[in-house]
Amino acid sequence: MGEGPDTQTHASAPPRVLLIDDEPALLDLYQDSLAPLGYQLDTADDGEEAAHLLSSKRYDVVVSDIQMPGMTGLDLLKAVRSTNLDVPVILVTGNPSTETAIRAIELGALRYLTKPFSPADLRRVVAYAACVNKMASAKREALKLMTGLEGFASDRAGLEASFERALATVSMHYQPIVSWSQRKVFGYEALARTNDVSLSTPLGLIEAAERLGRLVHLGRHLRRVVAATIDLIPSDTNVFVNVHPRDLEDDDLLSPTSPLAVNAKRIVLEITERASLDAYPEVPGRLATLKGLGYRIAIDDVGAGHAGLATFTKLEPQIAKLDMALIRGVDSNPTKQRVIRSMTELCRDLGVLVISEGVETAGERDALLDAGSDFLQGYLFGRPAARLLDPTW
Ligand code: G
Ligand code: MN
Repeated sequence: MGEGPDTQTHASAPPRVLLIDDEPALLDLYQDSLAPLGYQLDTADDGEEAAHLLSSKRYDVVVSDIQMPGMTGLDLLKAVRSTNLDVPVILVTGNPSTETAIRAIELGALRYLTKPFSPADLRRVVAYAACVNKMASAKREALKLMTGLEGFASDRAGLEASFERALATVSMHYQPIVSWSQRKVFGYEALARTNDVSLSTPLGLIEAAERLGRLVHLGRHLRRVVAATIDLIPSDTNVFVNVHPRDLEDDDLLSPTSPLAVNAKRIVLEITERASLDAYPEVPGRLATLKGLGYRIAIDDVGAGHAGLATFTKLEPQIAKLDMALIRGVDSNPTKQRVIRSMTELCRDLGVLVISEGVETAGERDALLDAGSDFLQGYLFGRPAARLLDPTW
């Protein structure tokens, strides 16, 4: 959304409505229906003119015909959603079809009006749209007030637009994982960062990709970004790459010619315990293929998931990463110490290397060393960074 003086809505100001139709007679009719209610009305007789108005002015409601020469109402809606996630759009059509109705809803149209409709119908739907628009602004304001964050787009086209923006700006930051006893870097975890305010963290990106059905696309893109930056990391050092269980079904990941494959021997694929593997029955076989290519497997976020032991038996990981919630305050929590000690011992018996994540204080570090965990990752040693930084010891 723009930042100009024109973007401010005043609760008291009459809603601004943009009316778009290629039939001048209809535009007149719309204006006659709405003007007496005090709306500020603008009109456009094609999609291009409307798009131009929408990029220069703020509207509270848009009413657009679908079938127009040139840019259609659906194209216009898509264009609107790439910059404005809130403005309610009412689409109007003379010959309704299920496909356009579905597409309109997917793109985040608020309502779909079929011609002919009465002035009262139009007034009702525009009043409703203006109200929804005020609510959306109030919600965004509330969220920003409470969290300092811009909200998540609530419609498909808006989410698609932020997702595309996020993908275009994604970069990898690398965080060291150290062996304390050897005072040596064991590896770096690649962590995705973006410039999109609403999708700046991997969790936000993944959630958006899930909602859009684009997890595989996201996974491929992220792995390509890792491959493109892997030369930052010394060739004898491990690189930890997060993958979603869904990525394991992607032949691109399993291909010997995929971008990461040449480096497979130093790559550890992290699979989170937070997601259930139940939906992915082929995981064990796929993992065997990956191990055959030289990759190692880590279970991520151990202790945070509800997955019981299934992840260990299904993934047969070489590495387990203890979730930071378990690490936080471990120095003053004997129960956490006991749990970590027994997990570390069990992992040793299973031949699984343990890494403790999210270590922030020297007290936590010492308690972990005492509990038998020597491989550590966290802000205490180094934050994720776009350049490789030497860890602080
Ligand atoms: O789910 P996964 O373990 O991959 O997530 C790692 C996340 O934890 C990253 O986003 C990273 O920035 C963050 N992180 C790494 N070290 C620390 C830490 O010491 N404290 C906190 N609070 N977060 C950390
Ligand atoms: Mn991870």
